[in-house]
Amino acid sequence: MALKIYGIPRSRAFRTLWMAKELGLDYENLPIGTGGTETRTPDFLKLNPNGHIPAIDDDGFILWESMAINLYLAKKHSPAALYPARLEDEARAWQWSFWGMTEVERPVLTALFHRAIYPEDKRDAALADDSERQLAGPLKVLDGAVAHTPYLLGEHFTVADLNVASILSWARPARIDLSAVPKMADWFKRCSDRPAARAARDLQR
Ligand SMILES: N[C@@H](CCC(=O)N[C@@H](CS)C(=O)NCC(=O)O)C(=O)O
Repeated sequence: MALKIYGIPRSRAFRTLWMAKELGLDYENLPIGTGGTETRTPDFLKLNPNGHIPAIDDDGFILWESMAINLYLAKKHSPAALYPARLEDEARAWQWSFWGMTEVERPVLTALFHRAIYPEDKRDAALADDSERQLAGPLKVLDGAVAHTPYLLGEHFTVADLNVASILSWARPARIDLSAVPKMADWFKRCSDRPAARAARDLQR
């Protein structure tokens, strides 16, 4: 049975769709929308009691939380490639995934909402600017991490890059200035130019 990916492409389900494309998986995308209605039906809450997308059903195995889903899919379908072989590299993939969620996601999303998503009269420009300032430190960390290697774990693109780059895919629409972090910007371009990333973005149109 094909993997079921719940969540519209213009949501955090994008991350999982990108991973599915990287892995060449046969999948079905069930376009559960955001807004607190489709994610709160009794049927969907049975899948994810948090009422959040993405969630997956992998032949009866249910999983939610985008980073966990991607780590699981990469380990299952691409061991020693998209998913690192060495224990230490596996731990670094977790490190970068947790880091993206805890250090980057909130400020980049706040900037996005207050610069591009909310109607003009609901936007708080000062809050968006403050969020951009909060991002400066984490973006410098990322810039340093890819200053001497093309990808976070070294020479090859892995789930660590996909997970962090998918969070940062909101940076451009949030108009985050990346001029102070050129290595990070180059790394982001390498990641987002991948055919699988392009294919996942096409689903958002
Ligand atoms: N930490 C979760 C967050 C999931 C999340 O908040 N997803 C949003 C959409 S991007 C959602 O489902 N919101 C509920 C709704 O809008 O109904 C993850 O990364 O999977």
